[in-house]
Amino acid sequence: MRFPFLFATRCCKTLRSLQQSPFFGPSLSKHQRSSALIYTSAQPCQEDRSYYITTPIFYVNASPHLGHLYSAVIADCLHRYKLLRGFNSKFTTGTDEHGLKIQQAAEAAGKDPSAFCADVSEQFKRVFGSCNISYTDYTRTTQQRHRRAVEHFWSVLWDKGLIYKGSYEGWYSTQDESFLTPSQVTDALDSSGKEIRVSLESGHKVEWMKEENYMFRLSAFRPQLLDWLGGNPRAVQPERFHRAALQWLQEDLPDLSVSRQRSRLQWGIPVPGDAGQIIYVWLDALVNYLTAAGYPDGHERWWRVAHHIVGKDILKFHAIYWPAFLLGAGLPPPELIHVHSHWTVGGKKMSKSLGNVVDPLERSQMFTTDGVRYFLLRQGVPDSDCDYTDDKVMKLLNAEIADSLGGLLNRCTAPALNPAQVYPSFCPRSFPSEQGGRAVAEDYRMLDAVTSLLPAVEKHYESAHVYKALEAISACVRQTNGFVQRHTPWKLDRRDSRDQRWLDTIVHVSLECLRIYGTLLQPVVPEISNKLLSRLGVREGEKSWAALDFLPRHRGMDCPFEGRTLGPDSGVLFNRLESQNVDRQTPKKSKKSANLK
Ligand code: ME8
Repeated sequence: MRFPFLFATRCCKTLRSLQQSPFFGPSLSKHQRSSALIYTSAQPCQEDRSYYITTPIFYVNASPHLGHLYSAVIADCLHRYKLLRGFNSKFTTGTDEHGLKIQQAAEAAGKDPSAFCADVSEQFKRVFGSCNISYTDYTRTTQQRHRRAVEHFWSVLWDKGLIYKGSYEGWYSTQDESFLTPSQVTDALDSSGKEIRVSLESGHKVEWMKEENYMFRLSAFRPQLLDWLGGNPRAVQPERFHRAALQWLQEDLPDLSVSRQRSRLQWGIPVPGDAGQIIYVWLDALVNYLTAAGYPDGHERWWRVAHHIVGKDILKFHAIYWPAFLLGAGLPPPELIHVHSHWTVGGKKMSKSLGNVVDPLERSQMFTTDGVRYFLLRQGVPDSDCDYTDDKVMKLLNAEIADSLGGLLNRCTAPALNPAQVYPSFCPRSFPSEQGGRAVAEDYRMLDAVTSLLPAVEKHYESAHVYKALEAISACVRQTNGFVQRHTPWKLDRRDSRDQRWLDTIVHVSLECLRIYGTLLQPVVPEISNKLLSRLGVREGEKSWAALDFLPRHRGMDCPFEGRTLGPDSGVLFNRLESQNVDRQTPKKSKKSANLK
């Protein structure tokens, strides 16, 4: 079975008319035709500007940590970016509240599972709220609407004969809520020196289990999954994770147990028609993406454009099991899965069991919300793990936000250089479109760099390489600082009209650069950007992507900001962080500190 519908549903009228046009006929090479396709899908047509972004839903067995916030900040950034581009964007997150792991955690806390879940779910909401995570939906798997969606999804798979009653015998990791084949486990010693078996991938303890339960015909989906992944090289990004997913398809792909006996697991959604079995927590959890899209009714609009943000630890669930479930249920796989690597502390993945978690609320108090957001997105590289220290955060924020960006704004808006407190005029004779005025070759190179920054940042946001966008912006901010430094406008003689015009031009160009940086940075640091743009006198309707017209005066066009009074807030953009003010806390050690990996 092939999946032309995957393309058909995602393409718009423009593409259809392109295909019918004589220019899109056999005279085009295969390469040209596929470029046309890619181009069209990257430029959604007016009637279809929908975007759907999700984070994983987080287990409520422990409090939120910086790793969870990282996934949420990436999704929030992409959501805000799409809104700025005029998309109708839906952004969902939430909590994963069923399963053995949660059942045991509630027991250990001596709490009723629903009260326990409500409590920790609220903690996630608080963290996301205080870190400006602007989700539009929040799914808790204990919600009635979710239960309805899961039951419906199960019934569709059942009716199609894709679920059958069988028996499972093998390894199970409660920490990962995952079934493992013998080749995925290894011997290890626990903290008391006892021999145990652990998952090779996560290092978590596994146990042998043998149960009657329901099985999903995963093995039957190998060809379709190969087709989907093979035909969509960008479906899983970055590429190394796409390769990893393809590699799994070369290995053993046994049918998957999708329920547990009620005698072992009570905390979950019962199998429709068989109350003695509880639906496997991963099948339950994955359906949350459909729940938030409205499933079983009216989900198509969002489902066509679903993008998942996931950590590399849950790639297999998202790139193999989930697409197989979806294909089984007659739905297309997600359009894109953005995978990110992990934050480590002292070289180890941040996790409660290792006792090295970093508290996001504590850090946002120390470094501000935008400070933490900027650090995570500037330093977090999807391809590889990144080690967290408070020192790195402080140095980065001081260098790039306080000194470089804040310093530039301060220089160009301070009364010494800008006594009239306006967006001054640009003088084409001082900075002509061709050389000949007072601007030098490096200044023209700076303008070129800022002009090409726009498509570069757009490309990086589109591919969720936010760190590359920030790297590029930061390099341009440095160049603009260099421009101001080079011309030492504070040394110009205001009484000389030529000097005055050149001074105004230097400030005008610098403010134009700052306006571009402030606009491009909005998805990452909304508060800082807002402060910056307000100081420049930029109004609400002028902060969108459509307003990104850099230095129109240099092209002989009008600039709507020229002559405008600056905003009144002349405060510091971002206060430098001093080490004595940064209460450097070492992560607390938990009692459960057995490091099995
Ligand atoms: O796996 N660095 O939930 P979870 C970066 N409920 N990101 C990290 C991280 C770290 N150190 N630690 C966690 C589950 N994350 C399931 C998901 S989805 C249908 C069900 C992030 O609470 C990362 O996104 O263990 C990872 O995939 C996710 O949190 C796992 O969260």
